[in-house]
Amino acid sequence: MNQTLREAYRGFFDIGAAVNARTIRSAGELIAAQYNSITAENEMKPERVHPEEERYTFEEADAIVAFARANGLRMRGHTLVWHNQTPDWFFEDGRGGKAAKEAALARLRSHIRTVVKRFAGDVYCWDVVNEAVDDAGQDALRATKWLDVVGPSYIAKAFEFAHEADPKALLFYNDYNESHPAKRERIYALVKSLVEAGTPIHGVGLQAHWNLYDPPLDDIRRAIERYASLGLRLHITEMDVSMFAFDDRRTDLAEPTDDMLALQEERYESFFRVFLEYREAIDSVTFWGAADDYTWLHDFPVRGRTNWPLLFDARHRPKRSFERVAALAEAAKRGSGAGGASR
Ligand code: HAH
Repeated sequence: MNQTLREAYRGFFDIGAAVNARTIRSAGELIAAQYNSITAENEMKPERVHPEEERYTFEEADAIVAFARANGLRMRGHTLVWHNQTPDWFFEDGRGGKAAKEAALARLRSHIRTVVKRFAGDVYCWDVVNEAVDDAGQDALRATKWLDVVGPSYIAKAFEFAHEADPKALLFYNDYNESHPAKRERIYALVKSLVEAGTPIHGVGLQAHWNLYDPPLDDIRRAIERYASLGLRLHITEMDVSMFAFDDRRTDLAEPTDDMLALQEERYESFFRVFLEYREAIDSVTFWGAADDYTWLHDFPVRGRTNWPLLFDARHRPKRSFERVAALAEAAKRGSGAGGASR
């Protein structure tokens, strides 16, 4: 393959892929050739690195860091605080009851300190808090064990603990449905309150789990503008473009249809056109996988369904979507293609 994403976008964005302990082997060559940044899909999450209070398990995370080093890739860290994939011991008092606030905060600090210090120098930025904002309803914050045990201050505390552990690391708030107008405003309000309180936060991660039909480009533009107005850096952290609308339950396809592939090309090109329009605010675009043979969207959220959300097919060949995305960057370099056209 002569053209690569990382070269096409050099000077614009880092181009990242989520990897795991298996895909650094099964797609290692593709990842090292096409991307210049990686994120561990699961291997740095609390349940993986800290299953019990007195026991850390870093083998798989270390293997991914070694892969990044061997191939000269940057690493985003994901994730220090989340409501999911976090062991219950953080929140319990060991006698069947709820942990005291101070005990839970001490554990949070110790967890963040240990994990961030271990990877300092390898991981240049962290998704410090993932998905703390509610999807719908009145409440701004998602009802989680962190909120229940510590209260809303757990968010600012997490950023302070991460900053104290590695003052050089760039610290992000990361969320999905980030372009949905109502949730966008809740995320904006949360992040604004952190900035105004002097919390060490440097960026907003837009997960960008999108699909062929949603979100509309104008919602994406408004989300980017709103978050960028806080003076923070933006990363696209977990991009994929599902072939299925949110409420589509079909499970009959063994291959994507031609119509799906054509629409996916259009969407990918439009999304990257928007990213290039806002390149002054965006530093990094990471896909939540490397190629269509492995994606978290196989079997999720619909069991028995295959999906094809990435730029490389199941045999690691570039899709037409890849050509369109790469061509856009070349055009932007020549000063003709970025911005304008789809406004
Ligand atoms: C993301 N959540 C998480 O940030 C990432 O860690 C995980 O590997 C995959 C997706 C998005 C999400 C979800 O987990 C459940 C429902 C909706 C969205």
